[in-house]
Amino acid sequence: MSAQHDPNCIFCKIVAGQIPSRKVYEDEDLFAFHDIHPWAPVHFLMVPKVHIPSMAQVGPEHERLMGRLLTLAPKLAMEQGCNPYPEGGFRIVCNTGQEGGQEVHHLHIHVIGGPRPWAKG
Ligand code: IU
Repeated sequence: MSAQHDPNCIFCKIVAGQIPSRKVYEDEDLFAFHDIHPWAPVHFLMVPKVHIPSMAQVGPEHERLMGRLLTLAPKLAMEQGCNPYPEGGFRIVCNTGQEGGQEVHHLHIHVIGGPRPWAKG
């Protein structure tokens, strides 16, 4: 792992393939995988490969990366079985910090969808 990765971070290990995951997507900057505890029929996580602890650390140098993350999310949501807008759709959640409910401190967005009711949210 390079200096851009945290050897103690579980999502860095997932990105590096050191911990197995059910991969949804990968390119040079981004990685997406199914959440191990899904709240809904579709529930995957999207992460930057570089270790950014949370949205609280995002700066101007990350504008392109964050733009790519959000631009890709709807495409992956449809590919993973979310129904088309407006009857379908999806939810994006980005927990940030303890009071934001963040448990894993590597920036990630939850992409959640599919027919309701969902288990949570
Ligand atoms: P957070 O509260 O936004 O930090 O949620 C982390 C999510 O990561 C949570 O929904 C977990 O089920 C999920 N997850 C995972 O998919 N694979 C893992 O190895 C671990 C957590 I640790």
